[in-house]
Amino acid sequence: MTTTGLLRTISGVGTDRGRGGYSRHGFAKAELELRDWFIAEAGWCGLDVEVDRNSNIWAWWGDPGPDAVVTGSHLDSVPGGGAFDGPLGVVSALAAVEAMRSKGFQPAKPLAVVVFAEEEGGRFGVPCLGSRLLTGSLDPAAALGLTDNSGVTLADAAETAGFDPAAFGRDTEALSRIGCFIELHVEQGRGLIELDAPVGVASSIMAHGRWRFRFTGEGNHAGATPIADRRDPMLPASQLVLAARRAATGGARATVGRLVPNPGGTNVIASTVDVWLDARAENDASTRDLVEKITSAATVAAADEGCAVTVTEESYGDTVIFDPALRDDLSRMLGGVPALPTGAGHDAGVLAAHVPAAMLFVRNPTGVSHAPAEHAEPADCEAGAVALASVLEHLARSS
Ligand code: HGY
Ligand code: MN
Ligand code: MN
Repeated sequence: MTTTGLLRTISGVGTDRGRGGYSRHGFAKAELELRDWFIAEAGWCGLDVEVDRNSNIWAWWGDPGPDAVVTGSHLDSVPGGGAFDGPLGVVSALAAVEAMRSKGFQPAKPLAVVVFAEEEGGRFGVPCLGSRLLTGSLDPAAALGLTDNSGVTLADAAETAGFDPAAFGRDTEALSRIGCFIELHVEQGRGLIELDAPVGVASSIMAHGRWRFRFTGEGNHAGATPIADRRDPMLPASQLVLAARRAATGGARATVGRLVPNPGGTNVIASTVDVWLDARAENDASTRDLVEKITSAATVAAADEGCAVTVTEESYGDTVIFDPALRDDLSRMLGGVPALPTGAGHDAGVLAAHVPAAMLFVRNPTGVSHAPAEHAEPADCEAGAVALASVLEHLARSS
């Protein structure tokens, strides 16, 4: 089946009528449905499926073994996300395997398609949860204590979904099997439009992280409380949003997309406001400097309003430079497709610290992602799957 055909089979799963787009969060109903869909599709492709200790799904062509050529991506989404971020990498991997098998290709190395858990961190707040747990770059106890908006812990959600939270943690055996990892992903930006190319390879990922600011003031009545008597945490929260925009210069990016007042009544001065900052820049130093600037502005604003503020780093990843030899090898064997950087994080970025990793990007004519307008044309999706198949054949041939 074509990538577009495969995407169509899941196009009704996790649609979000309120926000638009898709909301498919880790271990919630829609994502569990997609997990079952993937397991069934992988079976029809003649792949042997297993689920690892961190709930990542592995579909094997050949016995699981060392030096495996691994491809795949994720099926979860951000709230109100697009149809391609994650699923395009998964369906392209299935389509590539189907194409390789139907032409009689026999891999000389084990080959696997992997689906990583909770890449977006849309429910529990830490991105690339499954690949970070696999590689040991996230403490399982800390991860299992993460809660969603309704206070459900990752441990409870995973257990309810049939996984064993006690097993979560670094998976040396699964990691040792990976010879290289190639993730195909819809481009999140306009690079390939400007380069007029349907497919590209990734050169780097910006350093990026997430910080939670909690402003604490005094909850009170919106009508009965004179302005002079207020300690309203919404004021420093608003200053943080503006400070983030002011500080994001020279290619850096700082975003507040999530701000939660407590209790959140229209006629109530909030007692606390939680604000999440997503900050990204070219390297570690510039990202830290960006966050430092924003934090000091927020601290001054909190003091001016008689509020307290705490800052918690919830996730962080330094700049990723993808393996240059692998990047250039793939670009060359794809006929010289362009290499381009991205500001978006990926499981391939987590794995790149442990195994040779690369990414293929497929052109997105809107350049938009993490929103319903995210798009990839069927012809470009097919070009991506054909490119992935030739990359996998190239890498799975006997060395
Ligand atoms: O947030 C990111 O960059 C990715 O889409 N998880
Ligand atoms: Mn994403
Ligand atoms: Mn993604």
